[in-house]
Amino acid sequence: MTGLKERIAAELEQGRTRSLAYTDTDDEVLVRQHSALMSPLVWDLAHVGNYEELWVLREVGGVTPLRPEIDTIYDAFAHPRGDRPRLPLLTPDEARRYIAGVRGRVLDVLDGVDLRGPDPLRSDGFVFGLVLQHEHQHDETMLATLQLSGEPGLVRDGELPAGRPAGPAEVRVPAGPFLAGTGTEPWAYDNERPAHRVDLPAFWIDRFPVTCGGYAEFVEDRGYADPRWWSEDGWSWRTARGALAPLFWTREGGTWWRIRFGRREPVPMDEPVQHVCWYEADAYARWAGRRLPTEAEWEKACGWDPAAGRARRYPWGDQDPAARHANLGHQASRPAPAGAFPGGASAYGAEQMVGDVWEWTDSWFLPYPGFRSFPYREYSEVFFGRTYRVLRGGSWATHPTAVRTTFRNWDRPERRQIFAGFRCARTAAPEES
Ligand code: AVJ
Ligand code: FE
Repeated sequence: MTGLKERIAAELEQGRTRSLAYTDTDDEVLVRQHSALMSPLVWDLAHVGNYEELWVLREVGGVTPLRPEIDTIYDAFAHPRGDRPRLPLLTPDEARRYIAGVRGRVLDVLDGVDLRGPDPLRSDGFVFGLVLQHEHQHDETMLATLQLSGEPGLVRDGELPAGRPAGPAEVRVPAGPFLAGTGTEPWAYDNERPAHRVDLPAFWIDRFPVTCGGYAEFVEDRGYADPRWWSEDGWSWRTARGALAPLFWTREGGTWWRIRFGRREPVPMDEPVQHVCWYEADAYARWAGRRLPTEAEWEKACGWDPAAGRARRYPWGDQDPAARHANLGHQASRPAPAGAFPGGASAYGAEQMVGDVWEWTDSWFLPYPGFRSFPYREYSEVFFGRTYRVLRGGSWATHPTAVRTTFRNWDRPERRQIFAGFRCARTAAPEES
């Protein structure tokens, strides 16, 4: 086997260990619907295997379908999440057997496939990158389901570096063009392509994501009671929902508390705020006299290296993420405090852009100029439009393989169960450019 095949096999194994750990619990917890927004955990588990069967076994391997009768059950477009518990789902044991059976054959296909040919699914192992990222994305979704469920047991108390005093609160990104998106990243999704030039005026962007302490000031300044700060849709959302603080926060005895994977704890004020929706992020930014960054601004501040005139894979450079760079891959079940990763700073000095919390941007999820759907329209194309807002950078729960400076995530502006926060930006005044 080549080095690439070995790496793929190791990563497949690692991803599967993760999925099995998140579903190593009572059947009752796996089949229950914890929230209408989410699938039962056992659906995610079998869906991951079914996706692998469709793309690696049938599409690339030409293997006869193992269980064609279950395809529609695990087709995310056939049934909304809220309807999934009523489907004739595989039981947890059946699901584990099914995905193990698929996986064994996937390793056979990997063994025999030529990863150097011109076929875009095979070349550079693209199809394996696709299923790996897909499994990790569903693992993160399962964590969000578990957080919503309040079930204890999955808190990882891994060590995270300490925060450090803020220093300058913002960094300046001078005016000028940069290359957004990618044409070279082998496992990039279709929505990250093609690379294209974007010219931006000078702007300032926060050095760190907004912390719980910063957000609490907005809440305590009656930010949720003042329609001035909210967009029209945001205010409708806030009033209909009766939202008064981030999801999972409560106020008792003059202190903010939060529930994290079934544990109640004081809100750590130096940690990036998470479980806020786009409407809340947008309202905070207006209250602070700022705005959310566009995704182009976010990507330039994160990945562009002005001295080299090229984009980096990660804010700190091209090296794979290590512990000193970023909080990724569920080392601990929380974001790291602001200032924890000076070693992960971007060329412009912005920190914690990758890992900790997904960051809401001001941008709708739209195709880049010259976009071509690959390998299927339902990954990205059907979501383009003014319905979903783009999130960038990955969270503490995101696996390093499923994030990079160009990676684009998206969700509805009212969604709060994902591990999302934000940072603010502002256009530089003429005398500052
Ligand atoms: C990119 C996270 C929005 O979960 O809907 C999983 C990823 N696509 N299976 C989602 C995805 C197909 C997607 N997000
Ligand atoms: Fe999926």
